[in-house]
Amino acid sequence: MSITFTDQLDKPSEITAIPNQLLRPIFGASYGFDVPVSGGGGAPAFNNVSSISLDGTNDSIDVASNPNLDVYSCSLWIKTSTVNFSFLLSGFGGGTGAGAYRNQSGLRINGGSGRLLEYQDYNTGGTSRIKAGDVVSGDLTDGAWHHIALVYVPSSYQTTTGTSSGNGQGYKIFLDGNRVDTGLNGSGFQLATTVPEFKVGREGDRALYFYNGLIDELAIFGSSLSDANITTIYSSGVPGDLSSFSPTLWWRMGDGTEAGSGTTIYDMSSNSNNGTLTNGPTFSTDVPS
Ligand SMILES: [Ca+2]
Ligand SMILES: [Ca+2]
Repeated sequence: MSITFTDQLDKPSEITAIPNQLLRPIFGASYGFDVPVSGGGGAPAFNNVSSISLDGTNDSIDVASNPNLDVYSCSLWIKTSTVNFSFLLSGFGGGTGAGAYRNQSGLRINGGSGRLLEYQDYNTGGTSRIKAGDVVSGDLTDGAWHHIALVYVPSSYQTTTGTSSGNGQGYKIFLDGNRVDTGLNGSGFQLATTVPEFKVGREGDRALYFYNGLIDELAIFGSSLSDANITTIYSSGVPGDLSSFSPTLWWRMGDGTEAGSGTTIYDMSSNSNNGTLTNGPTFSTDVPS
């Protein structure tokens, strides 16, 4: 019997479930009913009522110091009707020799020439881009909420159209649960790491390419999530509790410890990489639903 008990403790899934077990009674109490601890058809209560609005002029969410995270996966929601070349996230440098250019790596939209959604990797080999070629004009700027995810592939990476990268590494790009990475420009992809200029809503090291729209439930993960995981997270357009995926950074954009006020977006992971609302982003009650 003691052997069975040890095996249970050794399972990562059992360990990562602990925070949920602790949170559920709190949620249950706040809603005035008992929440099942596990199984029984009772999903844990999860509330999403707040996002962040960025003005496209000078708003961003910044970190005070290097989050120092390996970006194996990333997930976020956006809503915009502005067709501007802009960075959703920056500061995803993956190399060691590109200096400040690493701060310009990231996820961006409306780059033109079919690059409406792309991941840019500014590394030792220069600029490498993975673009979502199936995304057409209007898909991202239709004023509706969309889910975007990136997932690092360490070897044998191919786009959905079968193009291989030079070193076998790359990132899958998902839009609303579907893989959409179709085009490569450059070949020197690497695992991205966050750098000191990690920012949401603008390019990292220059006051350029500000995003105009809403953003919600931004998370980074220390593992390459499966396609099925992304489907679960997309959840037909309704954000859910990400704790079971063990995010290494999770900004709830008003639903976290900040509770819809102040200028700090608290990291709901255990890493305390909080964000600072810079130049006037505001909380919004417009959320994916
Ligand atoms: Ca939220
Ligand atoms: Ca502003």
